[in-house]
Amino acid sequence: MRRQLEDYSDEPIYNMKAVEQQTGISAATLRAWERRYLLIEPKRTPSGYRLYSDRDIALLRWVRQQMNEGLTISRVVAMLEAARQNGEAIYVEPQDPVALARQTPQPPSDFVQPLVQALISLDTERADEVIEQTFALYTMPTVYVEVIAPALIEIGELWHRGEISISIEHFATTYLRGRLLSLLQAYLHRTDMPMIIVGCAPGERHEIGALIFAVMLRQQGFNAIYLGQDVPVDDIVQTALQERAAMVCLSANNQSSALALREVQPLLERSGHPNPPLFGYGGRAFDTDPALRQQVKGHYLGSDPRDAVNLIHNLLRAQRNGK
Ligand code: B12
Repeated sequence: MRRQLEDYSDEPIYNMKAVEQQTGISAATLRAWERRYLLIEPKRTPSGYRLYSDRDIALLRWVRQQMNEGLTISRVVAMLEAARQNGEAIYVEPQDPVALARQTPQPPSDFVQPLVQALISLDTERADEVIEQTFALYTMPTVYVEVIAPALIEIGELWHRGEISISIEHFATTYLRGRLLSLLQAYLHRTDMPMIIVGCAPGERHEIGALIFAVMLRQQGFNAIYLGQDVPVDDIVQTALQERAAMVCLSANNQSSALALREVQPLLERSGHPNPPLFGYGGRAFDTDPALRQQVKGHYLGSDPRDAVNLIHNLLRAQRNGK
């Protein structure tokens, strides 16, 4: 039997963990929706922890149901506001305990194929929708690493197998590159924070990995400066020294661009600068051929940009403490 939202109790009794379990929506997403859309205003315990009611949970299940049918979170919020203004009731089925026991949060990988399909159909509107939906459900780093990067790789493989044209592959890369660049510019330029220069090794034109990394650094508050593809080594070292950057991070996808990075650390050491920037590197070349890491001095930052950001926090902290 369907029940109106108002039929559910508004007594605040559930903590965040219980809400996650009952709705399949993660705590990070709940907080983001609360902040961005004022979707729910949970009560608080005396020590500040959020407490939710059956009505809050029913509303969240309704929101999730609309999103499963393909609506974006902003569209669902607009529908909710319209219904409230017009005095229309929202109906929510009571929770089925068996379905509840089986419910697992939707993994980010579920969005890779819809994004790939939208891009290979040149449907930017649908691609925007899929991306907006993932940003509503997961943290930004998760979206970059678990949705955007695999979608690009999948598109590349389709092209490699001759299943899509080079024009479609270029379109997809250009679209995602554009989205990442606008995200990068959307973050405040924190000139008071350590500068980290990010770019691609000499000869390297694969830049999406480096761009994702730069966006994540900006999101973490670093003053990340993104230089783009194919940057000459002596030039980047010069710029980093002049600008007193805390760190230089370069990306290499193929063996020859990876080997070009052997020069960076010696150049920094020979500069005679009392406090030269740290040098870190990453990218597909080093992930697939670990022997390259022995040849390039500096810090290999790992294959996952999320771990790399944490590592950088630690490296800069250790440097500040003179270790
Ligand atoms: C898009 C693309 C291009 C575009 C790039 C456009 C752009 N503006 O970036 C263009 C058309 C320019 C291109 C050119 C070429 N490409 Co291409 N390309 C791709 C494709 C389809 C996607 C690459 C991508 O963006 N992936 C998504 C990103 C996010 O993944 P990623 O780069 O691996 O990065 C992840 C990690 O490595 C890490 N990471 C990356 N950088 C860094 C840096 C740091 C500091 C850290 C911490 C982490 C990190 O984070 C990312 C997220 O997990 C791949 C297919 C594939 N399977 O990857 C082929 C691919 C990489 N290309 C390939 C080839 C061969 C080429 C060309 C040589 C083709 C040619 N004959 O001209 C040229 C080389 C150009 C050059 N000099 O660099 C091969 C590479 C094979 C190899 N082992 O070397 C691939 C694998 C295709 C294939 N199956 O053969 N390519």
